Amino acid sequence: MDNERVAAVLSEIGVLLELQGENPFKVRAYQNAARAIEGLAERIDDLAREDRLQEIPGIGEAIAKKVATLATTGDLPYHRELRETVPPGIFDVLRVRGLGPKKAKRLWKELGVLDLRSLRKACRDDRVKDLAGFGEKSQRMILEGIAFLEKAADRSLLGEALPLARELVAALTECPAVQRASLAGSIRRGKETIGDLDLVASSDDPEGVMEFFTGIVPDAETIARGRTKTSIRLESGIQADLRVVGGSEFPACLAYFTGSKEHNVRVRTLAASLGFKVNEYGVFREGSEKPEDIPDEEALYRALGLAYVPPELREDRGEIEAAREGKLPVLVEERDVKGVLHCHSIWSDGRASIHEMALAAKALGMKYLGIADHSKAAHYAGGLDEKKLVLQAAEIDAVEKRVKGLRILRGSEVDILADGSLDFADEVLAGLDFVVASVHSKFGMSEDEMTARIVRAIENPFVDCLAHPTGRLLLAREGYRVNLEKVIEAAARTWTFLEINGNPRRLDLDAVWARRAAQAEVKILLGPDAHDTEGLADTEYALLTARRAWLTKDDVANSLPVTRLLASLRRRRNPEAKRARKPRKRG
Ligand code: DGT
Ligand code: CA
Ligand code: CA
Ligand code: ZN
Repeated sequence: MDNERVAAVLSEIGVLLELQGENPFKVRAYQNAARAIEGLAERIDDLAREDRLQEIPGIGEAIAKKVATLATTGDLPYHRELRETVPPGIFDVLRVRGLGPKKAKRLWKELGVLDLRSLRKACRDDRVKDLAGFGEKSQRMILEGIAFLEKAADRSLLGEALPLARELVAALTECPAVQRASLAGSIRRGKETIGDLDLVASSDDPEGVMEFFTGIVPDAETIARGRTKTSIRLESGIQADLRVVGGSEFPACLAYFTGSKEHNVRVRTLAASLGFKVNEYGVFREGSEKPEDIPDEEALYRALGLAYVPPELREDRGEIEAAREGKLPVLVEERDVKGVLHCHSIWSDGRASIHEMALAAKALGMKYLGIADHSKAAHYAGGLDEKKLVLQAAEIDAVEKRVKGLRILRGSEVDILADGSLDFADEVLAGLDFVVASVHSKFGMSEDEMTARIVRAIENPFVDCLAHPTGRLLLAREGYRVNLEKVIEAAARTWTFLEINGNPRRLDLDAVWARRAAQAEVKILLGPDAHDTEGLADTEYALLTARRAWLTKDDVANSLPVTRLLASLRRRRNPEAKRARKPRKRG
C-alpha cells in the first residue's frame, strides 16, 4: 500500500475515534502519524519490511504495529471494525463545510442524522438550530453546504480527467479506422471541473471505431453503443462520450461538441444573421443541402467573419464580439512560462529534495525554480523556523552550483496569521528572493475580518504574491469569505502578484477573478504549488486557467526572465518606486 493510502486510513481512524468520543490524545496520535507518513520521502512498505517504522517521528509502538499490518497486507481489521460502529453516511456529513467529527457526532446521537438526506431533513424541520453549538446561521450554512456537495457529486477534477482523456485520444489516433480524433467538451475548454469526457473522431468505418472504443480500456463498461455515439464508463467512474462522423464533417462536429452550449448559441445566431445554418454536420448556406467547404475550425469561424476563438474562451464572455473586431487576446502559452515560484521540498511537506526538484524543473525546460516551503506556524506541514530557513539557503546555493542553467530562488510560503501579520519578521523576509503569503488557518472569519487580514498582508512590502487567494478546494470545500474586489484593489496598489494556483484541487484564483485582476493591472503568478517532482507539471492547469481568464504573456509574472522578475520584485519593495508608479491604461 502506498504512503498516501496508509495516511488516509490512519487519518480516518482518528475521525472514527473522535466520533466515538475517544480521548483527544489518542485521536491526535493518529492524526500526527497520518501527517508524518504523508510527508515521508521513503516508501512506507519498505520501512515496514525493514522494521524501521518507529524511526518515523510521532509513531509509537502501537501505531507502528497497525501501520505494518496495513502497509504489508493492505488491510487493517481494527479499522474495519471501527468503521462498522458508525453509519456509513456519516462520512458524507463530515464533508459538509463546518462540520467536524464533534458536531457530526452530536447530530448523529442527538438528532439521529445518518447521512446527507437525514441531515437536510433535520435542517428543514428546524431541529438543528436548537442543538448546543449550532444556531440559525449554522443551520442555513449546512443546507448551503449540502447543496454544494450535491452539485459536486457527479463532476471530476480537470487534473484527474485530462490525463485520462489524453490517453483515450492517443489510443484512438492509433486505431487504423480513425482519421482524426480530438478532445471536445469542457475538457477541451480546460474547465476546472468536468461532467463527462467528450471525444470526436472522423472515420469511413464508424462501426470499426466504436468496436475499438468499447474495448479501449480493459475495465470500462459500455453504457450505450450506436453508430454515431458511444458512451463508456471508465474505472474511475468518469463517463466518456465518443462521436464519430465522416471526414468532411469533423471540424463542425468538433466545434459543436466543444461547446460551450452558450457559445454555440451565439455562433448559430450570428450565422443565421449572415444567412448560414451551423450544426454538428457543417455550415450550410440558407436553403442549401450542400455544406460549405470547411477543412478545419479556423475555416468555420472565418466563414462567419470571426477570428479563430481558442477553446478556452468559448464561454460567451465577450469572445464573439472580440473575434469579430479582431480584438481577441494573444493568449499566454506554455513556452512563455520561464520558471515557477511556489514549490515545496522535503524541508517542509514536500516529498522531493531541492536537488530532485531542480533536476525535474530543468528537464521541463524551466529557467528558474522558486523554493517556498511553509513557515513555522504551519506545523502540520513541517513549517520551517528562522534557523532552518538559513540552513536551507546554504543547501539551495549548493544545489544551484550543481545544476547548471537553472536559477534557484530562495523563498517562503509564509502563513498569514489571524491579524494579518506574517509568520516571519520583515528582517527575515527581506533576506529572501521572494515571498508568497497565504491563509492556512482560521477559515471561519467574517468577510470583513478576512478581507482586512489579507489586505494587511498584501500591504507588507515583502509580500510578493498572495497564494491561493480564496482557499477553496474544488468539489470539497468552498473558499473562505473574502471580498476579492478589495483584495484586487490592494494588490494593484502595492504591485503584489495574485496566484493562479495550479494544484488541480485548487485552481485558485478562478478564471473569472483572474481576468478581473488582470484588468485591474495585477500581475498573475502561475504557481504549481508542487510537493513533488510530478507536481511541477501542475503548472499546466494554472496555464489553462490563465488562458480561460484571457491572459496574455504580459499579464503573467513568470513569463519574465529571471533577471527581470527579480528586478520587478526589488522594485516593489522600494517605497520610492512605488510612489512613482503611474497607472497604465490597457489597450
Ligand atoms: P460538462 O460535461 O458538464 O463538464 O460540460 P460540457 O460543456 O462538456 O457539456 P456536455 O458534455 O453536456 O456537452 C458537450 C458539448 O456539446 C457542449 O459543450 C455543447 C454541446 N451540446 C450538448 N448539448 C447541447 C445542446 O442541447 N445544445 C447545444 N447548442 N449544444 C449542446
Ligand atoms: Ca462533457
Ligand atoms: Ca457529454
Ligand atoms: Zn498553501
